[in-house]
Amino acid sequence: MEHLVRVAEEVQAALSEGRAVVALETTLVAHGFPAPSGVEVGLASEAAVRAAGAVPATIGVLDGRLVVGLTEPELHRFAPDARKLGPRDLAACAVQGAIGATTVGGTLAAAEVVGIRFMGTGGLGGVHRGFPTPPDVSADLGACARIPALIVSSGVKSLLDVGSTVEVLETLGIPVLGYRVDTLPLFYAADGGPPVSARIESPDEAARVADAHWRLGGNAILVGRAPDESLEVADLIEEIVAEAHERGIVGQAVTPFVLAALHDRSNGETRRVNRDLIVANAGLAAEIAVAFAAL
Ligand code: PSU
Ligand code: MN
Repeated sequence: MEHLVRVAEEVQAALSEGRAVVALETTLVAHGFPAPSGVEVGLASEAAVRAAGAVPATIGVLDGRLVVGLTEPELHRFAPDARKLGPRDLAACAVQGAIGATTVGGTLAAAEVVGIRFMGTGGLGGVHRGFPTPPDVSADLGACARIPALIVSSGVKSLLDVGSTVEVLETLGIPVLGYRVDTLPLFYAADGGPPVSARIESPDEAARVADAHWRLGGNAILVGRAPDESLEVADLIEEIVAEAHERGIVGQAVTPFVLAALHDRSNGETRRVNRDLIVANAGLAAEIAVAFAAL
């Protein structure tokens, strides 16, 4: 395996000792923010994980290997021309020696290989608006269906069809827990989302639900944490998604296009809220991982 996967020493030590580790993705570093601000978001997320007492493991494909626990200089190599890697893309990227930024799904697939159970991100991928034209459903959902891990996010990215995504999450047996909220946060906006499957009040409660869910044979669990500052950008999203459609932007290019246009047209407001919620979600994932390690 060693020629294919490199685990940072600190991450390996924590895993072998049963200490808390939180996986972080690189898609948002390379494609979620205009360069070079993605690197700042990644480093701030790592700092939030550490502040909560856990070890961060930022994941990506580099120099022919899947790397679990990227160093800071390595993180700088995740530029916009990096490949975007869902679970299906890890192998080809490693074999071909390309640089690959992992999505939530790609990160979960890597986390499973090394035994990491917790991750933090901004918003989960899901069913794109207009389904079935195009029939675009994020591979994040497929990964959640088969991998036992807890993901903290501010819900599903609201540029998607959130209602349909939540229906699919139910179909796949994925609990949608609200962290001190009754409805799933809508990414930039705190309120107005669909009801969660259960509300939890503390990291300890989240950890105990995760433990029970995994003992009962379940796989992924989504924990929705509301953004601290809520932005109302539903109309802007609608406009930009329609524009992407008209311009024939499809597949993996849709999400980065919409996020970038939103950042531009909100004068950076969505970028700020997106950044802050990603960092806070990483911190909460770490608090839950620490509580889990103490069970
Ligand atoms: N959340 C963010 N910014 C992002 C993403 C999530 O705040 O850039 C990324 C994640 O990596 C997620 C991906 O897995 O978008 C989903 O892309 P797609 O819809 O193409 O599957
Ligand atoms: Mn897609």
